[in-house]
Amino acid sequence: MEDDNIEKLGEDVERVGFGPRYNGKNSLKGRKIKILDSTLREGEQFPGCSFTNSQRVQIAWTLDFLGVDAIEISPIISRQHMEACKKIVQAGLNATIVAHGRALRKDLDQALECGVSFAAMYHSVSDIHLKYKLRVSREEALSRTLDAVDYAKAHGLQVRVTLEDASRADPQYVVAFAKELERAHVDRISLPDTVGVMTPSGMYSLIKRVKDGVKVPLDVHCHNDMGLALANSIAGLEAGAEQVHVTANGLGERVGIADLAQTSLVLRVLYNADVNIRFNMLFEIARLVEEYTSIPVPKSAPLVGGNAYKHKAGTHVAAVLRNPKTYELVPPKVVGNRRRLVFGGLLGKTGAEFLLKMFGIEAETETKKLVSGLKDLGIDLFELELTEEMEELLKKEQDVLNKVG
Ligand code: HCA
Ligand code: CU
Repeated sequence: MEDDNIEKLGEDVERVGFGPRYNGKNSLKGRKIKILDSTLREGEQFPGCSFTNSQRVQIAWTLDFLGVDAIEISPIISRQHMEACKKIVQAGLNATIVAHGRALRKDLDQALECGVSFAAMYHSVSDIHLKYKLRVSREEALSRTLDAVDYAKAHGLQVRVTLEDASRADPQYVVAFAKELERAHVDRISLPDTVGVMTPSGMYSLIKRVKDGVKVPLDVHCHNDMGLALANSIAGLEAGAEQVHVTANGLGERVGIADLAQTSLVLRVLYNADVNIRFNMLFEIARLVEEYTSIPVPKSAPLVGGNAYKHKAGTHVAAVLRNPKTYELVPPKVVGNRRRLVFGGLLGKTGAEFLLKMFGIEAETETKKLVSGLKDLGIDLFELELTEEMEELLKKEQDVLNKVG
């Protein structure tokens, strides 16, 4: 398999072992899943995150090139946001630009001013939000939202309605609300787990219940308060939602929502779903957003983190030198990341041999000395990032190592 051939990756995963047989059949295989990126809206709600307008436009361009289906931005936040939204609309991107705001005529006026064709409006539906956040009744919540929908529709907008805090709302009310929205010709309904209270099977049931009640396409939007955002999002998609909300580096209110890189790769590689993403740009976009926000991508971040392809224990390094698939599912090149090896106290003979060979030293005694020297030192002395040239070198080395057995 070519290292960066994503099309073959699903098959390759199946060839390498039995994991996929345990995972079994899934309803996402071959299904087109739309990705809505909300880095510019939900992402900006991450404490400490803000963008300049040129950064916003740059991010939108990059996301569009990456292939996301929709880009969400909130023009109502400030004059600056309004300007950014206008500029992004004028950029003529392929992605649908979604203007996010409250279910209020004045917010929709701002969406219209930006020239978007798609507006998303949110209104809480859980009793706790209705009582303490908005101080309105369930009936009032519905009539306000329907009024805003009518207004948006009368102005030619396509409309998404978000039932905020849907996961904590009375299911009967949620379904009845969704049916009213369908009658009002709403184009999409978003069902968020606003506070991250769901388990995957819970999220499945919520989406399924609404899906059984209406034909309107559904979005799933899951917060990561308990670390289940990705699992819950996937469960929502399995239940029939057709668009998932993500942000670069999982940014968002509090601890954020599902991460763009993880979600798109999990869908493509583990579920064989049809997602339209240039995966090899994922590393780059994670760094771009890291640079603009000064919010570091944790080393432990899957796929795009600094440690995602870093091998340390002697047995691991030795195995990876022989065949990287021993400890890697998705090759680093697929996501634009690089493989790294740690040379330190845990290094074994094979790793030491590889290192010395690069200096032209091939002697058993030197190898032993290096291993015991590093062990005595007991620290991670340095990391080697495997560049393209070094990967080539490694391939040759693999042939030799694998022959020796
Ligand atoms: C918010 C709430 C929201 C909306 C999600 C959506 C949530 O911060 O305004 O519009 O799909 O999590 O409920 O982000
Ligand atoms: Cu949210």
